[in-house]
Amino acid sequence: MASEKQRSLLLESTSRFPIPPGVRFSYGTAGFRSDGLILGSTVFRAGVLAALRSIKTGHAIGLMITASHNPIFDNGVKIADPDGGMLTQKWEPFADALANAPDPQHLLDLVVQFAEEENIPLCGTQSAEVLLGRDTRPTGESLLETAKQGINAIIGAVAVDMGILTTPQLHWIVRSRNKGTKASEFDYYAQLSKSFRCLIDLIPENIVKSEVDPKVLVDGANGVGGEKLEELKKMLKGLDIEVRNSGKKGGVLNDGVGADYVQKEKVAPSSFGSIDMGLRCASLDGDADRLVYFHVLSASDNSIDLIDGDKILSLFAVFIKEQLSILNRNENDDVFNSLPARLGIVQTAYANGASTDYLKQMGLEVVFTPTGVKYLHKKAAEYDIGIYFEANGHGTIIFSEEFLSLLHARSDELSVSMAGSERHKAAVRLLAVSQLINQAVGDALSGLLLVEAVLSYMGWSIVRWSQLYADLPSRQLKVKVADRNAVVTANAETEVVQPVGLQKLIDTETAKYPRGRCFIRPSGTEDIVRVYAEASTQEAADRLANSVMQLVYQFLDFTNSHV
Ligand code: G16
Repeated sequence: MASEKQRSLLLESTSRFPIPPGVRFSYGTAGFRSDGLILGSTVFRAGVLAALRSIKTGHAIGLMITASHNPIFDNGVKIADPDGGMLTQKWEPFADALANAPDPQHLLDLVVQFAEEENIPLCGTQSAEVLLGRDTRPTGESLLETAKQGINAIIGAVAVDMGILTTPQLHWIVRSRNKGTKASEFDYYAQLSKSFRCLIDLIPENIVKSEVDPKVLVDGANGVGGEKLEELKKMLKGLDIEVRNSGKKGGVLNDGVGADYVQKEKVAPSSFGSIDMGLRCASLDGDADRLVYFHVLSASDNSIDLIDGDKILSLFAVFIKEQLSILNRNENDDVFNSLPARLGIVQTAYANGASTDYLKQMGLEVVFTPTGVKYLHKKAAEYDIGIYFEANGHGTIIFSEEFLSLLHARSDELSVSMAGSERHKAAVRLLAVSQLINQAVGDALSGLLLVEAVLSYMGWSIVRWSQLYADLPSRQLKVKVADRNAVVTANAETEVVQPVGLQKLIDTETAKYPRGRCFIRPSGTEDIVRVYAEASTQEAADRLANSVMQLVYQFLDFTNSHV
């Protein structure tokens, strides 16, 4: 039962943040997102929800103010669960209901009812802790203050302002704090740089390093990532990182820069051009949870060879598979049983068909989920080692706790009887990867360091890496319609079930093109429908995407005029 004091505090605080008229908020692919100026009530309510989640779980919860790849004037809020992952999907309907409760009394009723169902005590003696972070958006500071008021509307809840962070840093801090390990921003840099150093120190001497340029140029999307990479850089040795578009010299967040722009437009971001031809370049998104690589191909039109999330995933898969095979190599003096590991790959419908073919040819198990790290992460957690990436560069590698403790034990055994052997080194490398790569969520900074370490280990240039397989030409389009929610999909978003009849026409169009594949889905972060098409030539992929876009207009106009 909620105490009287709690009830009146919640009523009074909520009344300070009325919801804007005529808007419906939805906890989409990655939390609530909208124009930052109308998000006050949503962020306040997300603060209430985060405090309740903390009471329920007995652990610290994260609340991040960011709209990641969206334009600068958008903002958003997402919640990190105690393990550093996304808010449990079970609570999303409550988040939606809370965000749209028309007035304080409705909100109070919702909270009281939900607290009863979930056994969350609101008698005034409970405690809760919410860690808050934000990116560099202009509305971030005031929205963070609003979130604090939402947290403070629950008696016993404490808001801890961690300031400006990348989204993955906040997730990492929440996870570490709840595990009882070192959890400050400095600890994050220390852990990343230490595990990176370990991987570099273990590069075999026979690797031909001449192909690998020690320099990498990084586009910071004029967001938080560039600034944080500068911090991390101070603790790294053996890698020359040049950060551009750090936001310090003007330049607008995600405008002509950043991983989303580079991946969708397939051109170099601003501040990159012909002068960089031949160099290894990377691009982060606005809150540094996505990473893509590229190299500039043409001086005249800024065209690039894009190395997207699929190819980052493939590079990691090659490396992890190799380390597992070295670890389990049957040598004459072998006294150890092999340490079998279920290695799983998770992709979405956006994965380039050529990447999936390549991974399957490697003998790997590849599974698909709908778009959104919350789905991919959950699936990857079913394996001993799960590698997941979206083509847009959002992904990571996760190790199960059971496998990690077996690996620790095996590494300890090998360090006694086979110290310095390749098998021992493989165990140490895998452990270092689990420390370097963010176990909570996709993280561009830790991903960048792992790419750099693996390329050095392989002795591969960016061109060699790109040649792992040839991408099928593809095209992505954004279609602005009156109501994107009129599109409902099934089968990991590869099939449209509503509007009825649309899928049949998409299939007919797709069948016209060799190696054609096409799907549409409503975005969960922007007010648009996305169209993805691939085919054997760029011209064919473009034509397929355009004709399906016309179908979307046709159907959604029809749908809307009949609503
Ligand atoms: C978020 C999610 C990603 C998703 C992306 C696009 O990325 O975390 O998993 O791929 O949105 O989603 P949608 O196609 O539904 O708009 P970010 O980097 O914006 O947080």
